[in-house]
Amino acid sequence: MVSNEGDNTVSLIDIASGRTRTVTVGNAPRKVAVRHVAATAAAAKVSIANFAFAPAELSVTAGQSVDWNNDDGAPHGLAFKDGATGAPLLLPGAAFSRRFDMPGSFDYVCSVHPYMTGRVVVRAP
Ligand SMILES: [Cu+2]
Repeated sequence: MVSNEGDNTVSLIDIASGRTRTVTVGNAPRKVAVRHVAATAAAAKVSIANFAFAPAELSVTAGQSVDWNNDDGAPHGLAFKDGATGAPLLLPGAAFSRRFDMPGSFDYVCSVHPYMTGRVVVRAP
């Protein structure tokens, strides 16, 4: 990126493609600040239905959230084996969200029906 003080523009250069683009800015630009904005992936979804988690195993990228929705007619819950706060009781229609910042494998069960098991595998970004 180059600031062009004389004509009040900034030139953006994409080194990979060699393309440039010039953008008009305020008077006499001398400094350019660049901020990296991480792409935020949409939350992954797990449906709780028919006394099971669907999908039972889910792969996400670190920093991504997972939303669990109780789409069943019965109450369920979420208890994480790593001790993170879950949801002791998710009534039908209720939802719970957890953001996973660290890579690893995170097992959980339904706190109401411990035979219902699930896993979130978190990859490094
Ligand atoms: Cu359950």
